[in-house]
Amino acid sequence: MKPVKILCIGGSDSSGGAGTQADLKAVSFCGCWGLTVITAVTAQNTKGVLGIYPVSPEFVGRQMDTILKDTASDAVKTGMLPTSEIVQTVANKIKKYKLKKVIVDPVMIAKGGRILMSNKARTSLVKDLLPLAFAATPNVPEAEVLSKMKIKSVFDMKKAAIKISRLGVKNVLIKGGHLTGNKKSDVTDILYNGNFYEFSSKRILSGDTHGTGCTYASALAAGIAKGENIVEAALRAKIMIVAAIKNAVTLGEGYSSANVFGEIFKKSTLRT
Ligand code: PXL
Repeated sequence: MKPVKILCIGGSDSSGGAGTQADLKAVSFCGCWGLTVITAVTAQNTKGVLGIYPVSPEFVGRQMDTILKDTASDAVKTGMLPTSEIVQTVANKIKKYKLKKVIVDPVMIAKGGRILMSNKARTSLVKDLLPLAFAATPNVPEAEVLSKMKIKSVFDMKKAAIKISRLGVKNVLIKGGHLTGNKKSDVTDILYNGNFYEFSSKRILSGDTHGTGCTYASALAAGIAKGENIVEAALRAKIMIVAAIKNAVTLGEGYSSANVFGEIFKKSTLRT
């Protein structure tokens, strides 16, 4: 069989919760095959990111050339791109291989506060990569950086989405989990592509679980790769992420990780 393939470009997370590990699980859950290009290796556990070892831009490029010369990908998802040189390399290869369905998750800061992308890399992301993107999936703090405005409400999210789309991205999906709320308030994600769409779910107070952003963007990429339109793909990704947060796994003493395979874990007879 020939699977639908998603090229996941991002960092490795040794806790298995975010980054490329989360991407692979999400695209597998969606019935797709994940190809991977690693941009950085992180040493992290559930309490935080303790070390970052960026891969050289040349070797990021070599990974992309090697896989893409042999295997066409049906969509691309980018996550952690730590340096401007890596952003530029990824952008150049996207142009070289004429990759179209590119979902950019503009990963900037880890949950524990560690910076995953330099300031220069942010500038390159806006200048070189976003104009090549089919969709971008910032959370609220990332959307604030990209739109250069404060976001305090769903109304502000919509204003920011318009500003971000002017950077050259057709579809902007802003995830609302970081807006302050209580257990009665919904989390609303908004999609803007000339029209606005809102996707709301009950706030789960365990909250902003590790790996949710990576999982969400990967699920979106899988939907787009399979031929869903952006609204269907975003809705499916939202449903999937809510279930993954409900089924979050506790691994260590720190935060827990979203788990897309929660239902399978519960049923598995291979587990003691
Ligand atoms: O959640 C963003 C993210 C992306 N990629 C890597 C990460 C993290 C968060 O910790 O470690 C590799």
